[in-house]
Parts: sequence; C-alpha cells; structure tokens
Amino acid sequence: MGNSVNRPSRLRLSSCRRLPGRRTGSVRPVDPKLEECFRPRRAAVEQALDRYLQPRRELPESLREAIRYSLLGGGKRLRPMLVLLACSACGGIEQHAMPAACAVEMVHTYSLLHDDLPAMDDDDLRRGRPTCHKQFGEALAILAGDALLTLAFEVLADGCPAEVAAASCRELARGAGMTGMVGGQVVDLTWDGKIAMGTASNLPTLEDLESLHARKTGALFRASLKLGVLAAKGDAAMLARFDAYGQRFGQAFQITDDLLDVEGFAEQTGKRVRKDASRGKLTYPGLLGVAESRRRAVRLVDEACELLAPVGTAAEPLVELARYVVARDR
Ligand code: GRG
Repeated sequence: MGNSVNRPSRLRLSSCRRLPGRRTGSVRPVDPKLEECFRPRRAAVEQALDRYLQPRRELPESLREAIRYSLLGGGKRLRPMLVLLACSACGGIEQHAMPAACAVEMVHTYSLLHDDLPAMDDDDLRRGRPTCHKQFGEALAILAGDALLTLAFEVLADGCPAEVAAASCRELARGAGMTGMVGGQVVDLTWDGKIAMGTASNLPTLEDLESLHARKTGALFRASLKLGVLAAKGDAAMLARFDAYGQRFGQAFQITDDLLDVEGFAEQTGKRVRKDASRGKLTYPGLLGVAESRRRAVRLVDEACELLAPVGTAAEPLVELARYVVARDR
C-alpha cells in the first residue's frame, strides 16, 4: 500500500473514551467520541478504495463509472471497520489489513448491487441515491457487480503475503459463496417466490430465519473478522473468538436492520422502508414483535462484547462498534 493512506493502526479507544466497565442490557446513543475513533479509519478505507479504482487503460469508462458510483457512494463501511479493528485487536498493523478491508467492501457492494436488481429485491434507492441499475441500466449493473466481486480477490492476492492471501481468499469465498451469502440469498428469494421451491415446505420458523440470515448477512461479517485476524497472523484460538463475536454481531445487525425497516425513515437509512411487511417478508419483528426483537439484539451484543473481554483494551473499539450497530438509525 502507498504512503498516502492514513495510518490509524495504533489508534485505541484510549484516544477516545474509555469504557467504564461492562454495561449490559441497554441501547445507548452513539458516543461522538466513537466517531472520532472511526473517522480516520473510514477515511483511509475511502482512499484505498479510490486507489484501487484508478484508471486502467483497458477498463471501459462506462464500467469504471458504474463501479465508482456504487463503491464510493457512501455506506457505513462496517465490514472494513471490522477487518481493521480485528487486526489491531490481535496485535497486528492495520495497514496490513487494508487490502482485506477493501476486498470485503467490494464483495459487500457487489451483493447490494445485485440484490437491488429487478430479478432479486427490485429496489430503486440505495445509500440515498438511485440504485446502480436505475442509473446505468441492468446490464452494466450486473457487470459492475461481477467486476467488484472478482476485483476483491485480485486485491487480496496482490496485497497480502502468499500464505495470508490464500487463507483470506478461502475465507472470503466461503463467506460470500454458495454456503454463505449466495446460499442465503437463494433461500430468501425462494421464500419470496422468486426462485421455484424444490420440495414442499412448511412455514418458516425462527430457526429458519436465523439460518437464512446467518448465511445471507452473517457469513460476510464473520469473514471480515477472520480476515482481520489472519492479517495479524492470529492463531486458531483468536480466529474462533473473533468468529464467535462476528456471529453475534451479524445477528444483532440483522435484527436492527429489520427494526429499521419498521421504525426508520428513508431519509436516514438511505433505502426504502416498510417494504418487508408490504411484501409479506418474514422478519424478526414480524415473528417476535418489536420489543422482543430489540431485547434479543441487545442480548446478542452483550454476548459479543463478553466474548472479547479477555482480549482487553485492544478490543474496546470492537465493543463500541457492536453497541453502535444496535443503536444506529441507518
Ligand atoms: C446478491 C449474492 C447476493 C446477495 C445479496 C446482502 C444481501 C445478499 C442483500 C442485501 C439485502 C439487505 C438490505 C439485507 C439486509 C442487511 C444488509 C446487508 C444491509 C446493508 O448493509 P449495510 O447496512 O449497508 O452495512 P451500507 O450501505 O452501510 O454498506
């Protein structure tokens, strides 16, 4: 990586606000000091993403425009944040994890871009702007997604030492692929009636819903944490600990996403709201009610934070990020 990227590798919450012990059971507003902690990392990710999209002679201009529109058009950058913070929590240098952070964001952006297509979720608003296919047409949106997915693996292969690159490509492929995000998406579209059901099936249960989201959104969060640990050359125990945190984080994120669809506003979320109920989609608030869904999300975040307690102060930003995820309004 070049020197132009900020180097927040040793930034700790000590430079923000220290956590007063362990709090449980409460959602609280996001501390503005937390933003101070995340801002330099987000800026570094934006710069690195931009650099990966610098003009290459062989790249058609229309494709470059569609990719830039989608990849650099906002987004919370949660997954890159998880990669970088997991790396530093394991004692690694965050800069070493930047290719992985960008690769995960590319895969995430591709998934949003394809998910918004008429054949899938059919959305016209994403990150507060018209979706890629609304702006550039379906063919280019599909191809921009394809290009982002493949670029992610090129970035990983080029940007990491061989052993780390191989392990990271494997984790990212598993998180994104048929047993991860793509598999979850297929189940979701099957429930939606957009993919034919193979065999007759009963009404989905809470267990089915959890299994769907574990794949559709959870697997990429878990991959993000594992990529961070791998970049720090963390051991198997670290991988398992951060993976367990990622599992709870992903579930809490999804429950909050469902709650935002019920309670949020498009101006904040940057995407259409109230669409789950109108489409008869199975959601956490639909199954459990709003209050129980919220309690569940908070409980999961508490568990996630407990899991990182043995890591100590190095994991404080991840604790804060988990708390943010259930308190967010977008
Ligand atoms: C097309 C293979 C394929 C998969 C699509 C991730 C996904 C699977 C679909 C997205 C549908 C959706 C809105 C799911 C809810 C959870 C989610 C991934 C929300 C968007 O993630 P954020 O909130 O988005 O991190 P930003 O824009 O902040 O990056």
